[in-house]
Amino acid sequence: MIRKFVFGTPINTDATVLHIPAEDPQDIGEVILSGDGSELSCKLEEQDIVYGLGEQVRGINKRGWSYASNCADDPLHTEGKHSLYGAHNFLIIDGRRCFGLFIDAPGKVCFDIGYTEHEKMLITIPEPDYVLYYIAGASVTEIVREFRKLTGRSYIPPKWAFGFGQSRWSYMNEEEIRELVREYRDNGIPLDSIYLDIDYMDHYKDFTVNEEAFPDFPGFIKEMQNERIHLVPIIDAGVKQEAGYSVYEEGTAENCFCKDSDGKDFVAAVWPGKALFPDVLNPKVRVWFGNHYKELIDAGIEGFWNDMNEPAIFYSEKRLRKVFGQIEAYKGKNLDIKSFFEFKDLVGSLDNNPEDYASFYHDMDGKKVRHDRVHNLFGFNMTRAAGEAFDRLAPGKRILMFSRSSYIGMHRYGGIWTGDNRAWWSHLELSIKQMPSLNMCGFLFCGSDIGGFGDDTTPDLMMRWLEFGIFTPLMRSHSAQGTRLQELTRFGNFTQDYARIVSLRYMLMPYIYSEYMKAALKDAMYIRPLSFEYPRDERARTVEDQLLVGESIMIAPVYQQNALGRYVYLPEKMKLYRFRSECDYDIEVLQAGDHYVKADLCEVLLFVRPDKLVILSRGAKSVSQINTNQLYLMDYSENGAKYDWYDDDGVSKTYALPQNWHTVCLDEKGTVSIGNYEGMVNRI
Ligand code: MIG
Repeated sequence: MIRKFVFGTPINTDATVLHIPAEDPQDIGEVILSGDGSELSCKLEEQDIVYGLGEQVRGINKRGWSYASNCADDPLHTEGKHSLYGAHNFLIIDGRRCFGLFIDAPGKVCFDIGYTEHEKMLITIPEPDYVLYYIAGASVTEIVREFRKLTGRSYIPPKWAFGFGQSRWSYMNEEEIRELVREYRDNGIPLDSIYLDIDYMDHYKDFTVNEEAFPDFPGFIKEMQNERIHLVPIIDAGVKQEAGYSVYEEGTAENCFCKDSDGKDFVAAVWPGKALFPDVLNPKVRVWFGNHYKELIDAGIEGFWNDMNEPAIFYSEKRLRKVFGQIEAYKGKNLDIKSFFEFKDLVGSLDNNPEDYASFYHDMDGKKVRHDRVHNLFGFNMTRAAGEAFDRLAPGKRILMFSRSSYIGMHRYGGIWTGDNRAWWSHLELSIKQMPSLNMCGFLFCGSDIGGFGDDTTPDLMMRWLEFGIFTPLMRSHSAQGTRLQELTRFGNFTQDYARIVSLRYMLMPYIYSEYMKAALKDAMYIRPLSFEYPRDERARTVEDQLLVGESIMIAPVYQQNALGRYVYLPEKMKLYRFRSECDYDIEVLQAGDHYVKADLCEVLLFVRPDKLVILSRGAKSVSQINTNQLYLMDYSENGAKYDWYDDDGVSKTYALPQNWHTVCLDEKGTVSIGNYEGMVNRI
């Protein structure tokens, strides 16, 4: 049951898709309200778990820290931070009572979850114009389902996007990419996509291509498609200010950019130098900006990633002038301790400055709205502009889209990646914990930069990260300019081991795809914490480093350097498959309880739950080459089991076709049958 309460005069965020009549905010269950609605609080009992907040720092249980929804371009994701790139104001409090809260507020929202006082959660909405949804339900799973009905069906990418993607900032030209593909193919590493970072553009101008590096872009896209490789270009939020550049000229002529307080175009520097921000909160501008993706789609592109859409600002013209002015005062001065730090901070205050976010405006239904009041909607609406355009330009065809910044509701238009992590073991752990929180909020298609984006990775970190990455819907290795090269062929004799691990992803693809699609079509979660499945198991409720992937698999990734195994808690007996490759694995049946499980560096731990089935392929070097006429079954069943297997053509949107659904039956005698399927299936 969902209850809705309105405070002040909220801006319509389009986060939700259901119409629910608003109630008078007198009695909101357990939630205590302060006068104007700027504070919501509730008592936390010792056993309460607080789930949610999507892309954030720290654990699955959010208790014990303070978080702020304030989309931020901050590449240092340490425990002490309060905000990352997304704003996902959805929480579930689960203890003796269980309820969900969604604060649909487009500006800053602060969540003090047992930080100031261990037994109290305090949510502060500094500008209390918002809608509060209170979701009651018998279980966390039910509350998630209700929330997802409220906010709409999750985005579904094309099937090839579940293949392995290789990225780097930046592959500079055709030849470099050809060479990369050759190396992957020669070494038998499966690959479906290569990402183009900002240098594919002409001087970082959106929707242009550097013609020296890519003299025949459509021809090159085609050549890659023939190799079964999809090129996925980046699109940045800032549009370069340059006379004669058509996107800039059109945008200014048609008033498509955000304005400053004088009504002039707001100018700030990002990658292209001085740039303007398309006012994507205005539907007219969304159509205009979205239509530009057509130029790349017409050239043959089938997927994009949207970046810098918090939006990130290196500096604004005004701030730069101000800082230069203030710097003058320090010239020739003997810097003492105080003035030294002031001086140093002055230059550091140039980028992503809150004053800049409070100095430009959007046009929403003819009203001027200051950016900071709707800050968290920018990335959402940039991605929505693209998603709405894809529906117009290529209706019926799925196009890959994921974004860096996001807000609840964006999950209808695209996935997300978790931005600029580092090549740190703690960030592998963080990404394990972020996935279920993101899934709750509807962001099913997500993943982190495998190997780590910033800093230098190591061969073993890469290996362990891949071993987790084979289970995340978006499986992409990405790294920053200037860091150690981290393509899978760069680490000598590890190449073949990486190839074997990535191949496991393709072996698991029928199951992964089926589970993803079921989660999307049924408003469920693809990756879940153990506690969602075993809510009455006190131990399972505290486990944060094991996850359920779909209905049949539990994973326990190794995320510590030099560990050759780990402790695993089993809420029920399970069958452990220790995979070294598709055809090299051992099996062990483990009883419920605690176990120390060995996992050599090149071994993946995969647990199959009792009476559940996992449907596999033989693997392949690309998604389109997976042979679904020859399937395998992994199971742990004594009395037979059933599984609903979903599969489709991977590109069209005809999800409801009856032929996409198959019932897999394993009877007591061990005989397998699959309804409405002609191929072969073998139990392994
Ligand atoms: O300020 O395009 O998160 O994935 O490689 C850096 C360059 C801009 C940030 C993205 C990252 C990307 C990088 N971008």
